[in-house]
Amino acid sequence: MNTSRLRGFVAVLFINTSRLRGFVAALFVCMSGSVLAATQLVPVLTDLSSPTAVTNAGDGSQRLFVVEQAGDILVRQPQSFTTTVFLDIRGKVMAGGERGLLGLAFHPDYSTNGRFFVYYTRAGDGAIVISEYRVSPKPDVADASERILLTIPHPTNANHNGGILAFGPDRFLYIGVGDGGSANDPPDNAQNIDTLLGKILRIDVDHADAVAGTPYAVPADNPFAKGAGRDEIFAYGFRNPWRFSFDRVTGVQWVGDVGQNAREEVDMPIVRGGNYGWRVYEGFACTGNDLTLCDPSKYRLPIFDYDHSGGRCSVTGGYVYRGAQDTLPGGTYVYGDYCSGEIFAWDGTTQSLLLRTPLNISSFGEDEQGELYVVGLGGTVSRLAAASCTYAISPVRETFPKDGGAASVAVATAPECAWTAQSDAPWISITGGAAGVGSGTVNYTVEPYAGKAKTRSATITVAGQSLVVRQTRLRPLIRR
Ligand SMILES: [Ca+2]
Ligand SMILES: [Ca+2]
Repeated sequence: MNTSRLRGFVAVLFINTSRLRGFVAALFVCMSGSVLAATQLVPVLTDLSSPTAVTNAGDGSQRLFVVEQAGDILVRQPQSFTTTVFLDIRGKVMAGGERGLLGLAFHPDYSTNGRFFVYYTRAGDGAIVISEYRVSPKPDVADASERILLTIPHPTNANHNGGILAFGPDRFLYIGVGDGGSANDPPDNAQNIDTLLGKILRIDVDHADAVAGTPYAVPADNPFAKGAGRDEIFAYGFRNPWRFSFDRVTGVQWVGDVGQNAREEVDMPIVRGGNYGWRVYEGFACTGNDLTLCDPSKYRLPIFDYDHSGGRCSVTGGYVYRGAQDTLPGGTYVYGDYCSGEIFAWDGTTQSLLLRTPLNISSFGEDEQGELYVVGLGGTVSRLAAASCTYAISPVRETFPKDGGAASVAVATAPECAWTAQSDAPWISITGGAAGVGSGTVNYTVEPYAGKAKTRSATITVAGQSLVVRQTRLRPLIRR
């Protein structure tokens, strides 16, 4: 097994929209136990170039921001199927394999201060860079001026760069840094508190530290802020914490730490000064790298892990679902595997297969409402949605006089739900809204009637519902 768990990153798979639509997978082949509501992936963007992340600005604009590995950040307006360039730093970024522009986080006060932060590997030497940018006077375009906050040398190997940064509920910026690469962490970086590799860092971007000469400050209660150890470290013992998130209700941090040849793990809660085990442990398993150190009481072992059966190879940490659309039960943690394309759900007790996809899942993300998105490195962002669409139409019957006329029927459904309208009679014509997505209106006309029978009737099928249309040659008109 290749030591690089995200090695497939170099592969670019173009997954077309029709394949995505085929995901309406009512597959509940559980790894064990629980039954979840049916979900599907609804394509949102399909023409991206190696997207690595999706997030929102938290500014009420409802925009999505997509990170492309080569160094672009794209912005997507609500309901749009296209993007425009928000920031282009391709010239600064070394991209390919596990490297590139990997993370993006907006300041909690972005709507007033316009500050945001990126995580990338630097052209030339592959160092990890955390830097700050700001929006320009135009809300959909960033100012290109960079303010570098932190640079972490990563010279030896191309893999295990980490790649995530996000603000915690304490308004500090958390950063997930890989162990420096290779296999079995040869320098033992993750257990070494004198290096920033193999760590979750926490910094205060709202204050500088004049004494240390850093453009950020270290929170006073960081575990090694006083005495031995690098001040920026919040927790340690990680191999490649590629993705983490904070539960927007509880504030608890969940980390997907990519494993080596055996176990993929999710860690929660992440606590100040916690030692999460690598390279002594991989998931719950003692690695044998430091056999005498294996003592589970001395480490924070995962909340759960899984093995490499079924083509699984690399966990992509996700989010605790807190959306309003009841896509999943609130509190469900959603995550996936980069290689198998499976999306999983953890309900606090068991891991379940939620959806099987053909994607190389590079990331998950949230919109401002807490709905979840899945990023496929092949070029897609899709929203996780409930699979079953329900529709209501109004009215459900209509009567016309012998001269015919025009009328409309309203369709009510969820924004991602598609529908069509057809008449089963040649004397009824659909004049508008023969197809739609989300709530809408169908317009139609009825031709004059010169037949011998008192009445005729037909059906317009709208979103699978029946609108019965009746027409009479009798006068006076039957009350409509
Ligand atoms: Ca220290
Ligand atoms: Ca661990």
